[in-house]
Amino acid sequence: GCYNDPERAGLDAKSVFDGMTEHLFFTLGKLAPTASRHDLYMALSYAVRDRLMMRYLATTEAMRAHPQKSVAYLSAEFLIGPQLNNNLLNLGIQQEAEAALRNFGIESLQQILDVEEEPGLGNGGLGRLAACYMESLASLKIPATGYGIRYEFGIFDQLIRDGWQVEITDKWLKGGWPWELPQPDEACFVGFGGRTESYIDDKGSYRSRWIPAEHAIGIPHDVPVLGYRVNICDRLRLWRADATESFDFYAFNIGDYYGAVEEKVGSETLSKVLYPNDGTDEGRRLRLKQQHFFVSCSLQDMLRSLDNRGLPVEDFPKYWTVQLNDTHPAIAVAELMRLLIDDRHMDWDKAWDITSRSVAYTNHTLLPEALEKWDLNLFSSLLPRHLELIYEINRRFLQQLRLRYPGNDAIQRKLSIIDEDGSKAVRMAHLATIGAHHVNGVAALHSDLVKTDLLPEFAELWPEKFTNVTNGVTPRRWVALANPELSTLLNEHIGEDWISNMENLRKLEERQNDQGFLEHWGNTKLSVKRKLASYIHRNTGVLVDPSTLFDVQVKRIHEYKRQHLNVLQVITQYLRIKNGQADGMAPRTVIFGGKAAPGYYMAKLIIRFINGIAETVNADPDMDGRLRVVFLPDYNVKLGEQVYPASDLSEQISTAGKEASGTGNMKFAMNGALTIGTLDGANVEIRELVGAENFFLFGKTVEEINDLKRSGYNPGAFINAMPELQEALRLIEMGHFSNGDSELFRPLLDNLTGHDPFFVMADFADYLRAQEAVSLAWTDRMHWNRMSLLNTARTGFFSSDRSIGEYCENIWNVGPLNVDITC
Ligand code: 26V
Repeated sequence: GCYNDPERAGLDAKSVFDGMTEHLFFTLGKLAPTASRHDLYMALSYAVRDRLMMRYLATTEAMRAHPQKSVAYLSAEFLIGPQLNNNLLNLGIQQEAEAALRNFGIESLQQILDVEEEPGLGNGGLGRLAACYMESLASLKIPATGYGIRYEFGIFDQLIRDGWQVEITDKWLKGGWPWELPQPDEACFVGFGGRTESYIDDKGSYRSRWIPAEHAIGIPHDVPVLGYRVNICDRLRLWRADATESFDFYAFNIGDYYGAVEEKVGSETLSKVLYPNDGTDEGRRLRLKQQHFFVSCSLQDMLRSLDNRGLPVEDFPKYWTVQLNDTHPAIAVAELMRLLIDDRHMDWDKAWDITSRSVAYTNHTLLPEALEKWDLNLFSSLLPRHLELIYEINRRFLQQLRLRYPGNDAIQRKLSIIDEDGSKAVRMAHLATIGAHHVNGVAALHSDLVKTDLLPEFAELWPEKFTNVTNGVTPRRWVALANPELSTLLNEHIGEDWISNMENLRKLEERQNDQGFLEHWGNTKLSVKRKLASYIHRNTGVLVDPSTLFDVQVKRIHEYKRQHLNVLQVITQYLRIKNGQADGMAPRTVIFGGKAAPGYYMAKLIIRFINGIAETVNADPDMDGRLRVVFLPDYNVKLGEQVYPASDLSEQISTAGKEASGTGNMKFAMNGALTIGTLDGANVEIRELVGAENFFLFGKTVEEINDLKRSGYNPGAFINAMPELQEALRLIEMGHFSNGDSELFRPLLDNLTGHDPFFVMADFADYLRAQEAVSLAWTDRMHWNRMSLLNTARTGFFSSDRSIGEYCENIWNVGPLNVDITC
């Protein structure tokens, strides 16, 4: 069929204007003269959505007519960010949209983009990675569905009051969200609780079946994901939980009105809110329910797609490759087994063959507190049938282990899915590792540590299972959209090809000694910094000088990321200025941003700490022109788009071995910021690619940290060797940054001088040394600009197109789909 409709959905400015006019009138019930900016945002978004439809439907139709393998990316989080500008860019109609808006009296597209509310359906790196990967999948023409949860409330909005974080409910849907298409006719049922029973089937074999105590309905809400200048439009399928009707009616009949309402409230609550804990597993019942809910809906949906196309269920691995984004969807291993065995009456071996050939698992953290473990009682009360299946998976696995390691009971205890030490628990990483055909880490160093530290026995058992795929970020959002100034410069000098082939940025290297070009490079950065300076003034009241070095750390607040190390260094610079010992120090604007998990006391105190230092520093006339400290409230994707392009220095200062990859580090480097960082996560690869001479390295290595641990780390020894650090700690203790309150930051000081679990004191001296090298480098601006240019030129590797290419080739075995939209 022909989906091309230039009359109704043309890509020229006139068509876009007509589409907006139509939606204002018929969809929004507004007349142009009275339309608000939000109305115009909605009208333009609907008009753009119309223009995605042809490609979206043509992709679906191509998959129906010519089935081929498709990626199912299962993730509890998709931090997709604002949609309008991304879709305009990928369609190639930014200018047409701007022209259309002018007819409504709007001078710049930016004014409309500013009113867009972003769906905060993720915590941080893991959720944002999933969004970059969906965009790259579509751009590489790989058929894919991202399966997740349509949280009614995403990650909380952050306010800063008296220096403290305050959390506000994120009501992202309140103004209406034009990018989703609810598909109630494709709803799925999911069970919870109850019991299992055995029965004899019509062939006379013993089987088990699950009689759940309650049900929820999942309603898919589809978000089209268009690739860059291609005809493929993939989709994000987010499940919203609804109450079941049948049970309601039954309850009404027996007169249990309140019981019926309770079940309704209970199941609706399922997709109500995103858990804002990034890195701490609290083992909450509702969270396990959320996980099973979206995983079950998604697998049922995949099976149904085979049925609908008349494809046999045995061919599941031929048509679907299922990627687990961390262990949050790891219940998929048991749920796919249940669907195949209980619903499709398949025997165990066949079902296991299908499951283990379809599923792969990505690990995103080594932090023990983030590794998901479910209390056995909780698990069995919610998913009794799944627990039976997990026991059988485990029994067969342990049998295999016994044959391989005769008489070795210790290894069985260690690798078992069931943790029997203390109160019993289900280890989701073990379930995922046993069920998956590939297990990957997210940066070279991290993938090595997965093999040597996290799952060494599994890696010895199945060496070919373990692999690395270094993370990447999409150059469309993080360069082309976020940094139009740099994009224009790149387009003029090396052509537009870099947007879909980031390795082409290498062509920039030819300009590294071109004075004029380097000046142009520096001026481009400066003009972007002016915009951020204005944002900072509007949102924090602090006036910052765009000609100072913008030194930036934006990411979730966590002790292992060591924002407090950065702050201590700032205090030292402050003291040097006060003491007249700051000759050669670059004038800096030190910028922080990030949310703390609401229950993470130390992280919240770190935010208070940053704001305390900011208040003292910014109020001191001695600091004028030399030092400013800013905490940007409510850091999110939209703010990130303003921050990365405007940064000179990227702070990537986690304790070695703790940051699995980092992806912000890549966004900074691509946009020409230099990195000051430890040998952690993808920093290692960034440094290798940009060259050691274009990277400010400091800090202990993973091995050195381990040695310190083994020999009994004593932070006091490091503090004693550094008078400047002692002075900084003394000032904090005296209440110099807390209006004389000497108690406020005591828990932080006690932590650093006591156990210092993240080796802040051990790395302080070297960090200070590296910061001095930064200051020195800043004095030779042409040299700085050259280093900046080389960072952009050599970080094409970190395009998520490269990462997705590796997944396709090494893990998924999928290829592109060609969609023809010509008539
Ligand atoms: C953990 C948990 C634990 C249970 C409660 C909910 C929850 C939510 C998020 C997480 C964090 C998972 C790990 C994670 O986000 N890792 C980050 O993944 C990024 C993408 O691979 C990577 O760049 C970061 O280094 C890594 O910290």
